Amino acid sequence: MIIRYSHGDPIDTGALVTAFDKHDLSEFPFKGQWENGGFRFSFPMAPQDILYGLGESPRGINKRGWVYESYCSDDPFHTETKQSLYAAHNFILLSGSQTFGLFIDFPARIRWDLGYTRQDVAEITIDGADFDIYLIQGDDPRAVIRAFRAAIGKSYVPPRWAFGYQQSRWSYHNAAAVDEVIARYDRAGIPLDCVYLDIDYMERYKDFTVDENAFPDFARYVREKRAQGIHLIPIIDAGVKKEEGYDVYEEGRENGYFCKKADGSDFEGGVWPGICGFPDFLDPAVREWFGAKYQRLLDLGIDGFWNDMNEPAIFYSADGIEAALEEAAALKGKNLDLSGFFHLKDTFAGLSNAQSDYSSIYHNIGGKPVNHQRVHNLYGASMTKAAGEYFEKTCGKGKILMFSRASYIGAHRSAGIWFGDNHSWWSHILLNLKMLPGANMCGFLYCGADLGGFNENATRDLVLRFLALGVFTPLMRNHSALGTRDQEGYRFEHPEDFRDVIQVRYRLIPYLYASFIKASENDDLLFRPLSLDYPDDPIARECETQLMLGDECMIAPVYEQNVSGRTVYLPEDMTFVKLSGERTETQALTKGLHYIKVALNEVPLFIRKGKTIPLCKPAMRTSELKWDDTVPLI
Ligand code: MIG
Repeated sequence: MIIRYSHGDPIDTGALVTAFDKHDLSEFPFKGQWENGGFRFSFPMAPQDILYGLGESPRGINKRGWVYESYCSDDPFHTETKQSLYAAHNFILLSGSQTFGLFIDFPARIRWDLGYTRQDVAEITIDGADFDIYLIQGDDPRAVIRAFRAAIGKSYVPPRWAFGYQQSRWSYHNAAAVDEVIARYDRAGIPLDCVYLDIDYMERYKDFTVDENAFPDFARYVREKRAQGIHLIPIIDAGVKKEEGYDVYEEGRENGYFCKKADGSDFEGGVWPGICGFPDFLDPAVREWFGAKYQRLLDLGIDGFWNDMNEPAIFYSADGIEAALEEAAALKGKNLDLSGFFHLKDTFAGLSNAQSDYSSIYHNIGGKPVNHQRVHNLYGASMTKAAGEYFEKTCGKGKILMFSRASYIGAHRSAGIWFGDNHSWWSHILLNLKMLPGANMCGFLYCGADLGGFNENATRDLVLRFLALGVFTPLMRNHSALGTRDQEGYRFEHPEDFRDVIQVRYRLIPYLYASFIKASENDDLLFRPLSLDYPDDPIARECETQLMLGDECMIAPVYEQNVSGRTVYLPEDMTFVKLSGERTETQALTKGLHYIKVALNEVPLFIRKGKTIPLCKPAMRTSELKWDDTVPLI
């Protein structure tokens, strides 16, 4: 059962597909008060209560004991003391003394103090007066999630080939670089389905252009790669380069499609291409215009995209940098004392993603100017919706692969997400695992992290362990930043170990795909915290390093360096399986704690009592897989 408590005049975020009758906020069962124009409410938590949710966010599966903020942020340091990442997924679920879910449909800032100030109190502050709070009740957590998911609509389903292994790096600069990736994967016998094109494929970072020097006759090149079974996936950034003669920019400016400042002129901000206009994706006319631009790349044979920088990330605004440069110029020739120097340094450092810039931006909603801060969390979701709406109209459902960096609930119907700029840190294997059930609860089924880690240098063992988790995530993509150590599977000693791990993915694809479809059709989770399946088992309830997968499996990746295995908790008797290349090793284990040994080229998996899963033979491409020719694992 879902009850909607409404206040003021909420902005339509498009999060829900079902309309619920409005109840007055005064009927909301939790105690609340107004402060500084915002609404704060709280509820008590019993010691055994667990709080799930918040989708893509820092820290644990159980969100208790920290303060989070819904504010889409381009922050490349996903440390545990952060409060937000790129998404705003305003759903939480309490399980324990009571069972209920809350979804706050509000596109500006929300502060979730989930036992940070007071261990036994959750205190939630909505930074505004126009919002809907949905209280979701059900017999158990899974029922609550299903009811919520039914209300927000079916999750995006990508094409089947999007379940293949994908290689990315910022940047494969030209056709020769892409060719080398494919050739070296092929030579190492490692399966591969996609290669990514990061910002450098464009002409001076202009959306919907292709640098002809880097990729002469791109259409033919894309066709050739498709004939090799490889999909090329270009990036699209939110900002549109300000350049005379660049039609996308000129059309945007002439039609008033860019976000504005208070005086009605275009807001101008610097990103990769230099000064850009930011399409006002909240306006349906702008969405239609921008969405149709993807056709240029579809015409060249492209069938997958990733949308980046759409929090939106702004390195600096034209006004901001002007003021900073003036400040610096005034200091020329002067003797800077310490505070003067630090002030100057902070002035420049503070130019990126500045709150003052976000506050200076206006959107056009139904003909009225609306300040960006009121709708900040809808920007990336709306960019993704623009493309999603276009693809659905012109190509049909499930034909185009797309995922976004920023998101809000509702975008899960148009696309998947990736978890942004993580690090090549061991702790980020677990962070990846911990985000999965939350993202699923919020409708995002097609998701994954940069395997091997994006920032900083990876090691061979880290990439292998990361991949062994990635074998199970719908998006299985190895991605890394410019200037970091190369981390493609063939870069390290004994590439056959990488082949062994990635082949396991291909053997599992028919099962993973079927489980994904089932989760999407049933408004269910692909990944679940153990407690959803074993609610009365105190150890399972607290487990933060293992997940249930589908109806048959449990996963428990190795996440530390220099260890030959890990401790696993089995909430019931299970079959422990080690998969490696075409090899399958099974061992019956009883309920309880076990130390399992897992070599670097092995993928550990647990099958529940009385269950089995289908496996097929690996292939170099998903297109070569014999999907129907499977054998049961047990
Ligand atoms: O400011 O396009 O998260 O995946 O490689 C960095 C370059 C911009 C951020 C994305 C990352 C991508 C990178 N982008």
